[in-house]
Amino acid sequence: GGTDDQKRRAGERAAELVAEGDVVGLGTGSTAAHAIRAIGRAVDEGLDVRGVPTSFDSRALARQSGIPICSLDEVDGVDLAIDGADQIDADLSAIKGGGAAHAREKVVDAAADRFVVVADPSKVAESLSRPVPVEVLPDTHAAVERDLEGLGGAPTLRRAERKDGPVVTDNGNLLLDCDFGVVEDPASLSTALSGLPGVVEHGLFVDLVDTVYVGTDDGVDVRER
Ligand code: DER
Repeated sequence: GGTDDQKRRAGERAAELVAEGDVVGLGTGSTAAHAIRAIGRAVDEGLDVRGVPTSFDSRALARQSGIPICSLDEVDGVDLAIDGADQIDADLSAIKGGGAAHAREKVVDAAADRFVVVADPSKVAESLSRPVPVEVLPDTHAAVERDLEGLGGAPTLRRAERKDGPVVTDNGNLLLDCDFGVVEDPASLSTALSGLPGVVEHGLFVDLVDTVYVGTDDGVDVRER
């Protein structure tokens, strides 16, 4: 991946978009964490905002940063969402879910009037080619694996490192990382994945990202959809 300085530049630039009174979607991962910390500093200086976390970690970091938090059902909408990504293509389609948080991220990010992805250069690609995380109901994973293979994918149940058995998401589900090779048509694959019984959510974010801030060694590259 990229350097922490690159991630910090992207996150801090995105945090500058937060306006007085905003409801802000707080993404998950090391790059979004820089935005959360920067928003916390702005709150310390008097900025009035409410943050909607997207995961256990995002919520914990928001509390630690002093950002008032609320859940999505307590607000009338989200003004701005800031989140990371695992890969982003030339059309601003993205693969997310490296941190296993993509189900709640997608709800919050899609609800936002403006969705800004913060990334380092290692996330940018001409076309999406990383495995697509697919969150599934626990006892359906074998059936969904067969369906994913039928779509030309190669699914792998995501194993945990510090416990026996698979990764379990904040929602109590399992994750299949499904390799489809180069994803030439993200919209079609997204629709197909969403239609599979047992799939809770997948990590293809199509027609959702409005702006990408790519932190570089000497600044931030901005891409608008
Ligand atoms: O899980 C996600 O979608 C996160 O955004 C994540 O994958 C990005 O993490 P990073 O900013 O630490 O690379």
